[in-house]
Formats: sequence, structure tokens, C-alpha cells
Amino acid sequence: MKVKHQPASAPLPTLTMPKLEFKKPEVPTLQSVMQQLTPRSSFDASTFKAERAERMKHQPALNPQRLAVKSDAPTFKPNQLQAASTKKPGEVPLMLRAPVQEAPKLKVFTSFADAMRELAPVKKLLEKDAAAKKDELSTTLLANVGSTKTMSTEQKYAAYAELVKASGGTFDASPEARNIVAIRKPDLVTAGTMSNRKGFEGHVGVYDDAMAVVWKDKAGAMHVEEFIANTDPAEQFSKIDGADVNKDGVRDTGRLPQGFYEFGVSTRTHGKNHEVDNCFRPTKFVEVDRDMNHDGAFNDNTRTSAKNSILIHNGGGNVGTGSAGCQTVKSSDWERFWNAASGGSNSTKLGYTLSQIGEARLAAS
Ligand SMILES: [Ca+2]
Ligand SMILES: [Ca+2]
Repeated sequence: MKVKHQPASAPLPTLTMPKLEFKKPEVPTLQSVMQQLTPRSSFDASTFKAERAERMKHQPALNPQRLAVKSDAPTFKPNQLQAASTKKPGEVPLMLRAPVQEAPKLKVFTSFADAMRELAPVKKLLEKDAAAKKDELSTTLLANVGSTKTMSTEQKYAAYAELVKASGGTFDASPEARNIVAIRKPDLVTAGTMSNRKGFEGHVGVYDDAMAVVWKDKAGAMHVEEFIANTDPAEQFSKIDGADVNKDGVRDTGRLPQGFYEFGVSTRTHGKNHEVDNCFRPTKFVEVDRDMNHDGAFNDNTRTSAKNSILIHNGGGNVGTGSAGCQTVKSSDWERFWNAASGGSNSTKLGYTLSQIGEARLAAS
């Protein structure tokens, strides 16, 4: 083939560059991440209200005389639920089996003093005639659980560290690492006074649990700060936030079992104005004991996942504990708690130990 020679003077063809469009890579925004982490942040208020009104219609009151109104839906034991959810994966997921922090089976102490006395290293400390020290924590609070009031900071540090170990946990004694330790006085869901607040009817819960933040600083000095807290769900919020495990149309309130859990600094979105608050959130999914027969007690032998919804947060407000299962610190103590707990060198992954004294019983049992 003969190539036609083009004279050098001929104009060169004009080349046009294809227009390049640079697409911004899709980096998740803080908001989109928060929406994934915090289901309530994506709430549409009107839908939420309508759904809640519908749910409330089906909620039996937690009044023992009205408990005769029972659902015909079968109740499941945890192993049955697990079998059901693993056998037929296409069906309604009755239970979410994600990586779960297993709560170890623990001895239930009858009192804080009992717990402390059983622990040999602490026994020595308690036997010492410790000089009475003024404690920041209200005396009424620790009256429920024995008292650390007369203990020195070093004794308290040792006592809480032992309680962490006795609860199957790992106490982090590295410099500036925080440990959160709670002592629960268990309550029925019906604890506290009754609220008639629209959409939040029910008992408001009580702050009768203790929480402590325990650490050693860089210089090796021990620190223990104690707070008024709550670790039990309250009826007025559990109706709104609990999961309906057996799909009988009634939400099954969940309570975090005693044990050792890993939490990290996080935020939560709440309220009608979608306020964003600091909180601690579990780093892995946790399981909770469900009140399947809605009598207010957690003796139903049903433990299912609550994903990472069990937070440690400000109880907020003036009435009640603000908890549908979360671990809440009384508002007046919150700022001090947050400053003590979140400033640690291990704040993204710190141990939360929940110990328990006895078990709440129904009047009839
Ligand atoms: Ca309690
Ligand atoms: Ca029950």
C-alpha cells in the first residue's frame, strides 16, 4: 500500500483532549458513620411517633393484676432461638449471632462486703483500722452495697481491682489506663415512681447502683472516683427501645448480665432535636437477659443479642434513670464521670466490669 505523502506545510489535525472528570472519592462522612452506629439518628419523628402509638396499643401494663393478658405466642429458650435462627437463615432473624462478648457465669454476692471479704488481698486491707474518710459519694447510695466510705484510696483501688478479677475481667494497671467498675443492686423493671408522660408511661427506675473509675497515673499514684449510677432498665423506656425477641408484638426488655465487657469512647444521638452526646459503647456485640413474660423480673432464661446498643451514658433529665437497658450515670455526676473515664490512655478500648448483689424478686416469689 502506498502511503500518500503529506507536504510538511499542511496543517496538522487538531487533537482534542477528552475531558477528564475527577470524581471525588466517596469518603464516609462522620454523619453517615454515626447513622450506622446509632440507629436512632436516622429517625423520622412522625413515623416514630406513629409506630410508637401503634406499639403502645399492644403493651400490657406491668401491673401484676393485668398480667393475665398473655400472648398466645410460644416462648423460646435461648438454645431454641439459636437453633431456629441458624437452621433457616432465610427466615425472620430471631436472634443476631454476631461476635458476642460472653458474660461469664458468676457467683452472685449477697453484699459488697461479702464480695470484698472473699477476696484475700482485700481482706487484709479491710481488717486494718482505716481512718474514716469523707467520701464524695452519698451515703444512701452505698448503704445498699456495703461501703467504701472508710477505705483509703489505695484500699478502694485494691478492692475494685479484685472485684474486676472476681468478675472474670482484666484489670488494666498500666499508667493512665481507666477501668470502669459497677456494682448493681438489681431492680425489677417496675422500680421507681410512675410517670404518665405521654408515650413514656411507666416506672422511671432508680439510681441505686454504684460506678467507679479506677486508675493509676504516670507517677504510680492511685485514683478512684465513685458515682451514682443505674444499670437496670426502666419500664417507661424499655417499652420503646427493647427488641421483640419472639415476635409476639410486645417488646422484651433486656438487662446486661453481670460480667466483664469492652467499651470505647463514642457518641449517641437522642431526643427530638437529635442531640449528640458523649457516651461509651461496647466494642463488640453484647447479649442481654430478656424479660420474656413481662413481669419485670429477669428470670426467664432467655439471653439474646442487643448488638452494641447497651451504652454508658448520661441519665439526663430530672426524673428517672433514662435507661431502656443502658448503664446510666446520674446527671449531677456525669461530667465528673466523663472526665475521669474518657481521659485514659486506653479510652478507645477499656474494661467495664458489672458486678451484682443478689437478684430482684417478685413479691409473689
Ligand atoms: Ca439498680
Ligand atoms: Ca420475667
